[in-house]
Amino acid sequence: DTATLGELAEAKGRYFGSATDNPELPDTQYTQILGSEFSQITPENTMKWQYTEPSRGRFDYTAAEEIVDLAESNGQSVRGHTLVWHNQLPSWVDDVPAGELLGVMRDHITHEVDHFKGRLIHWDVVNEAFEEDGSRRQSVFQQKIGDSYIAEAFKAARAADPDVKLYYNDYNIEGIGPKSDAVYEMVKSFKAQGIPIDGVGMQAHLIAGQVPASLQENIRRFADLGVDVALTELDIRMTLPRTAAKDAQQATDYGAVVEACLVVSRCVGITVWDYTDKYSWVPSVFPGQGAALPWDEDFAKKPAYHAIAAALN
Ligand code: G2I
Repeated sequence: DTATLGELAEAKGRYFGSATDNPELPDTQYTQILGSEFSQITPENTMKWQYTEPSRGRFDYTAAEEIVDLAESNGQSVRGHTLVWHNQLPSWVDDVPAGELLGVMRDHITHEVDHFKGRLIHWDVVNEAFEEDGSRRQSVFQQKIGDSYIAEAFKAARAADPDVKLYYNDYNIEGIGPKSDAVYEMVKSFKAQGIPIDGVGMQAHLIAGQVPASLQENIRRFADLGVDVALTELDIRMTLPRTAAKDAQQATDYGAVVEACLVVSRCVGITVWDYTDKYSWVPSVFPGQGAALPWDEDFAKKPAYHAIAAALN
């Protein structure tokens, strides 16, 4: 079977993509697979605020454009990630007086969305705004603007580009629970008020053997609200070292995640958070865990790869 994951997904009306980051692009073995196997790309870091507006009113899209240009040259669509997030935020934003932060947030969104207008399929407008218990994360935006900042962010993004799909994106919202319930209620109220939201990104940073049993039901309840769903940052980590049994469990899990997306027509695509263990974010944040991606660190396809391909078939 020589079809790529991107082609197999395309045949099902979906995309299958990968995140990538600028420091990886000189690795030609890496970019060969990145450019051929996937139909969609997400910049892993360089569309974030610290890169794109490093000081107030000074915008820099050089690094982000390197990735967008590469994706376009390979015929791949691009998801924008991310406009408003508490992390990778330059320190000057923390010092903006409360009365000015809404304007600063709108300016950032307007400038970046306008800059990439016509070149992206989705924007992650707001990222990770909820705590595990469903309460609002006390980010600088929450503290200085208040609950309305999320709706204001979506309105600013829509005003800047009427066509790009606007997503709320978060982790640990793949299964039904307090956090996904809070996002669900927010989307429901946005829809009722006419606040523009097109999709929910479930990041899907998962653990082998622990795919939430309610994943499919949860995707469907969001779709039933009238929004698309994307699995935006999929990886499935394990305790190192790899064994054949752990690889088999991980493969089963990847297959189950792909199938859960395919049964809901509004689940529009899946992105792995980079594709090779060589460049995964996992080991640096979860010491002793890793091997979370479908290709190993030497670019060999793992059982997970074959399970994804089989599920997409
Ligand atoms: O943490 C995993 C992901 C969770 N959801 C949102 C994503 O945006 C997030 O991605 C990760 C990137 O994969 C990492 O590469 O976000 C991290 C930051 O929270 C990224 O890590 C940072 C490192 O912490 C920095 O030391 C490093 O300089 O990447 C930077 C490179 O730009």
